[in-house]
Amino acid sequence: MRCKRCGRDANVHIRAHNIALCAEDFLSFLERRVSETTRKYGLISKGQRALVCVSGGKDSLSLWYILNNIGIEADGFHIHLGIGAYSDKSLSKVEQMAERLARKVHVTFLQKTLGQGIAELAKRLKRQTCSLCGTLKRYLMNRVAIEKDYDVLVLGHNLDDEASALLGNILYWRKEYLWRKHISLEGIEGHLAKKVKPLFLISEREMASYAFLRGIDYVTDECPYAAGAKTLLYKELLNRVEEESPGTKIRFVMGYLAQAGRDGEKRERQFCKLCGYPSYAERCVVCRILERFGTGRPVAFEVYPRTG
Ligand code: Q46
Ligand code: ZN
Repeated sequence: MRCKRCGRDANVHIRAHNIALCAEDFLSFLERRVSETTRKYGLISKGQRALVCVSGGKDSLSLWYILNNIGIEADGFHIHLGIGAYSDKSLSKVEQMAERLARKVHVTFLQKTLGQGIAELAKRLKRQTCSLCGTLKRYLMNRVAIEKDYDVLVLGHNLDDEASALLGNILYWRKEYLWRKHISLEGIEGHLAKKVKPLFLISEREMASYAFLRGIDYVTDECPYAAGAKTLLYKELLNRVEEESPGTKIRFVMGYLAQAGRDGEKRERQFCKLCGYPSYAERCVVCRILERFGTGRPVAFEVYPRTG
């Protein structure tokens, strides 16, 4: 197969777009799509301070690289979840990318803040690990953005993540979550940072090809708690449909965006008395966890690379 742009041997065939490209043209094709999506949906405006949430996986690290490569200067934010070697490896990949980009990354360690890793904490709180992890991640990323004065939080969710979450929400008619998956969620001054997802329309496979061809070194192991998650099943199902009918996933999420309007999420207008995070109760759930398990120190965001 030949590259549609230059006629050289093609390295990547994107069935959903019915296009084959060589490595070089694929990299610029994908970066251009991120750039166009960012502009079309007003995700990050000129001069805004952007903070990318980086897990150490291919999507978030590639996104961080792409943004800086298309002229959007962005720093990183990483949470060390205290999941043994998996968390240490993730941090080292993130730090490596920070050095490559010459950008800083803010890092918070659950063990330092709460005296234990995510699994132990979930056990003591009698909560599911991933549900607690999601709560803490959303809280901490918001808190660092507000405290460090970033205008927009950038998330690395790709097309497959969004399509599978959407399918799950429709299958069970979880109306309270259904319209909260928009590509851009506005913030509330002083309380909630704006959140955007520039990879919303780019598939997992395309991101894997991008990371490989760009030589991005990422954690390949899955988080040990991801196994058995329903979203993995939905991804598999959607991949089977996509195989038979290329372009289904992108049409599915584009249709959703068309229905969802500018910002589908209804925001709470009450805030935690202690930290200002949206909360129906006087103290938000994380402030209550911090009070019970916190080490007595405020949540610390350390800056890496340490020599930077
Ligand atoms: S990191 Fe956290 Fe995921 Fe691991 S504990 Fe679950 S939610 S699986 S994206
Ligand atoms: Zn609070």
